[in-house]
Amino acid sequence: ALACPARAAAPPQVTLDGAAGGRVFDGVGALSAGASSRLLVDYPEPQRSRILDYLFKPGYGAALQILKVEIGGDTNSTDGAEPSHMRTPSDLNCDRGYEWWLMEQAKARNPRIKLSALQWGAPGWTGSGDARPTVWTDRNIDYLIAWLGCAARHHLHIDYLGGWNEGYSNGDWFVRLHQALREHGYGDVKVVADDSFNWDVLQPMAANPAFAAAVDVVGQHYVCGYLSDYLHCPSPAAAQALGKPLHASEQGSLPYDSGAAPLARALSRPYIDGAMTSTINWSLIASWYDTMPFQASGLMGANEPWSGAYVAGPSLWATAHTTQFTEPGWRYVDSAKGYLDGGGSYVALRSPDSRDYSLIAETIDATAPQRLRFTVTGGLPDGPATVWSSDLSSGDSRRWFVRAGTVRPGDTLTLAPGHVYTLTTTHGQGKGRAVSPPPAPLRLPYRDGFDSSAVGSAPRYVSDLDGAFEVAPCDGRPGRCLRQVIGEQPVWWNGWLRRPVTIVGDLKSWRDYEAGVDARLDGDGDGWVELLGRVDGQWADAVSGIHLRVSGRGDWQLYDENLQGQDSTLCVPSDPACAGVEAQSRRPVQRRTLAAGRTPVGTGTWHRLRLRFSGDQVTAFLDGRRLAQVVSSAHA
Ligand code: 147
Repeated sequence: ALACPARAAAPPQVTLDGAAGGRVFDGVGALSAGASSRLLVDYPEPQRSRILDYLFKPGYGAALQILKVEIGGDTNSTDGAEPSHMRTPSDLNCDRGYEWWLMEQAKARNPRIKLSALQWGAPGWTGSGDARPTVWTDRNIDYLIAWLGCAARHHLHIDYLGGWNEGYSNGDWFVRLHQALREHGYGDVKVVADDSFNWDVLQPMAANPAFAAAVDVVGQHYVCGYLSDYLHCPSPAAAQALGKPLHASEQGSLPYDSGAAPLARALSRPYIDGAMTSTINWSLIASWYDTMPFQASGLMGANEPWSGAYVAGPSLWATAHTTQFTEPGWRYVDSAKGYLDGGGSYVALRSPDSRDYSLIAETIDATAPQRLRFTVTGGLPDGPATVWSSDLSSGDSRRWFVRAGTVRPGDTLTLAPGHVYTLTTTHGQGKGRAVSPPPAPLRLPYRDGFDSSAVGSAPRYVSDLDGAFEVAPCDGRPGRCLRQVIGEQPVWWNGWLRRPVTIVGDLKSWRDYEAGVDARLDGDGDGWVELLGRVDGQWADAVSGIHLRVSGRGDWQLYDENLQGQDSTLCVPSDPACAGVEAQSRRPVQRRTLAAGRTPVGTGTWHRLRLRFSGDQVTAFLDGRRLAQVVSSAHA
């Protein structure tokens, strides 16, 4: 703790006492969820490997200690939908999507990385079947056990498993999950509850001792606030009295550049304020089309697989100040945690054998340099310590994560404002040197006949917003096609998109272009197909852009869909006005019909839909015939 200076001249002192108490540190991690890694897997080499090095390789970049992934549910979970391993009770495919690959890549770089998994949505058959279906069923537990079986087939050991992202809890379900894990040989998987807000889970845990006993870790989201400065990260005393680890199991949602300073706070303050021993950032890497929600929110950015361009910015280095100097299983040193009088905060951690320690201090909110004297006691090494620093007030990457000499216990340090510092006895740190190629637009013309994609896979750059579009043999013509394979409404997450849509292309650079697709409707004629263009957003039940819809009943419609308000216009769970409203559903949507008519298309035959955009002119074609030419400035 900071001692009161005896004289004004004496600097505040921090003492690392190896004999002092402190909770076990569980690690700093990041989340691949909501299709946040969709474009990464399509990156060219060597860029793809360098990006993975920046995220996972020890002594190179973020050196993450936990990777948390979404268990895909074929339903929109923010920036897209991730595929499920089990779409029907008899289906099982352990190779869909990119999370298996990502976990393997993370483990290959750091075999000690912890893995965590959580579902956002799930296939309809696993759900409760209510008007608002939930995942609180035994079928869903079987489904999660099957997912763990897939993980085992991939030789991946899962350390943590949660319930339903931001879906609050059902105590009896958690009890049955915990039991099922034991029965199926996954007794070492730690159960996290409930990945929701406001510590609401404490009340049902207190009321149901079996529920409390089934929970290994209490994980809460946005304990430092949401889309703010992340200044305070408290937890209730009742949480701290549980005797269970507490995790900030999702925090973040801020851009990789401007989010670095709030992130630096959120890496230490959950322990200082709330005894939480892990912080997990959403997202790992902003690797989705950046016209989609929460643009650039990640530790890095990589959304141009065609150019190979990526951004390794300050959020990466803010993270490295903790991760490169600690290991899960270390302990916090409670004699050295708190706030600096001149602005900022600090925590210290030690290795289990007390041979090493690291002190992490951030001075983000300081306005002037401040002095700090540090000492060690209680069996901690009293030799020299190395100092690393990052000037987060600077945009110059040469000022991030630099070695800044050595100090000795008893020395007085001068901490500049706007920085993160680590003082450490450990070695092996490093700053990766790989450099991104320059960004570039995806060149037109661009076409894909899916001939080089495996049946069942998602073709390159094609990013599902909802449902699942897979490469399949065409029906009624040679070659390969893309088929939307989800026929039953999944258990959806949080009121996001519920309409199968997939997108492809350079949505931010393309403006005047023509888009075409050959499409065939199956079934009884009740369905429709749409070709979209100028897609510039997605939220709740809307895909912002121009839509040409052709139905099996013979009518067509050209319309535009617009989102009103900002990404952050959503229901915050603590806002009483949001009671009963799903989080994302309040952002208003405007739909305008631009032209409409009738034309026979029917089912079982192929038709070519085309949209041409030139300035504010939109022209729609069906089978080479012009349906309409209209003016729409909404997405021009
Ligand atoms: C979180 C989700 O868990 C993430 O998948 C991602 O969508 C992220 C984007 O910010 O948001 O969900 C939240 C929903 C509501 C709030 C915070 C996070 N909220 O209102 O405080």
